Amino acid sequence: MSRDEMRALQGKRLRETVERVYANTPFYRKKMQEMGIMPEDIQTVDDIVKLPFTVKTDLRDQYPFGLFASPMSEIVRMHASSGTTGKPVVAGYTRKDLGIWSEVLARTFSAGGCDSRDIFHIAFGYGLFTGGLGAHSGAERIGASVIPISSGNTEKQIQLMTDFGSTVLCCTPSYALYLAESIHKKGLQDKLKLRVGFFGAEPWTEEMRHEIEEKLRLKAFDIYGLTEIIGPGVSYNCSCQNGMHINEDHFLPEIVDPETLQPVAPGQVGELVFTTITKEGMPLLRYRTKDLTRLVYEPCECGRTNVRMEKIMGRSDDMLIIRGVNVFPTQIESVLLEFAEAAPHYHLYVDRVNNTDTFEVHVEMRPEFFSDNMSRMLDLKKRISARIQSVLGISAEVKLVEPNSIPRSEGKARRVTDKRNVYANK
Ligand code: DLL
Repeated sequence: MSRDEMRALQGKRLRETVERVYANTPFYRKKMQEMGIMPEDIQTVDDIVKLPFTVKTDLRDQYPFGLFASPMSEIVRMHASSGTTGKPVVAGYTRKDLGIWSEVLARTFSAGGCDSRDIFHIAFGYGLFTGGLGAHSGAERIGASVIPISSGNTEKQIQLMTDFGSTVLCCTPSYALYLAESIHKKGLQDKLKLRVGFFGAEPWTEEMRHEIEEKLRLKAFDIYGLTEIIGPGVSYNCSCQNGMHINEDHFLPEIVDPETLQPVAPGQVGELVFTTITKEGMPLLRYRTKDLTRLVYEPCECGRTNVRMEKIMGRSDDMLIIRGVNVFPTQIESVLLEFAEAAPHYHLYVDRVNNTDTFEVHVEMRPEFFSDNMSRMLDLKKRISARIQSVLGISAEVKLVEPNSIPRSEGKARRVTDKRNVYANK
């Protein structure tokens, strides 16, 4: 589809969505009335800037069903994401929405070269989290054989993966690493038939991708999404693994400056915002994801014409400001994985002592490099600190910790402890 055809389709679907929420969602009708906007003011994609933004607290304030645009009799599924504080964010799906969801995931899996001959091992959590059931529906849609194992019980995961000959693994990148490590400990690498992995639900770096690809001997694809918009399947890597194609016939992206909320210049990094343009159950206008990335409109070598988003740098929520410097955990991850001695397991500790921020980076050592040779360890610490200083412009206290000492994750990894928040909340 050409860009003009896509824009025309998006414009039509945007108009339908605005009419739908104006008629069915009192929250949006009120917001639009306050702004003096009527549905007929929205004619083309460019008119999107006239519409109100939606933020997570709107969903919490409207808890549980205030943003639904379909009667409950038409809602066939609900999911929720808990977040760390407050009420969960709830999403409702009609039958048509579930069809769209499985379709966008079918595209995702086909783009990764999968089809009905594949055996999908789905180790995303099943339940209110969208990862498990979402991936499940896409895998069934392409006719693959699905193992709905969910997350946890790593021993059993490995047993089934080897016994059933799974060819595709779906889970968080941090769990993929944990699985890889356990497989290597058991010496079962040669028993695996995995060839492809779809990983997402948390930020991860290219360096982490290489690590996972090498350890699990598969091609690793990034998949992105969020409960509020649909779940996984909002965007996906193609075989070029260079940015994620957005399913923009369903989810209309914008990038805005998180401070001014104005669109950024083309190609600039900012906050990703989505408007759902085909959803019935819970359509959202200009939802601020808090995820930071940029959009790439240049054609992709794969031939797909839909816009790409770059790997997520991090969430604006997760950005640490340490001694005035902005730090994303993914930047530290990139630096650490440059060192052959460092395992891809780390934890960041931030605190405040005598009014100065302290920043400790705990890096787990790979077993083959861990030693009691103090001078060698000291030298490594120095090299890592110097690299952090030169890449991020901030000094960090690096601590090398023993192999296997940093807790592993079966879902989304928690890699930061910021004790300053404790004082701030008091
Ligand atoms: O994590 C949906 C999902 C499931 C996506 C499985 C991919 C695979 P939530 O729990 O609502 O939904 O969390 C959404 O997770 O706003 C991002 O901050 C982060 N996230 C999701 N995918 C990626 C990714 C699911 N590929 C939030 N890279 C989003 C970086 C991601 N961050």
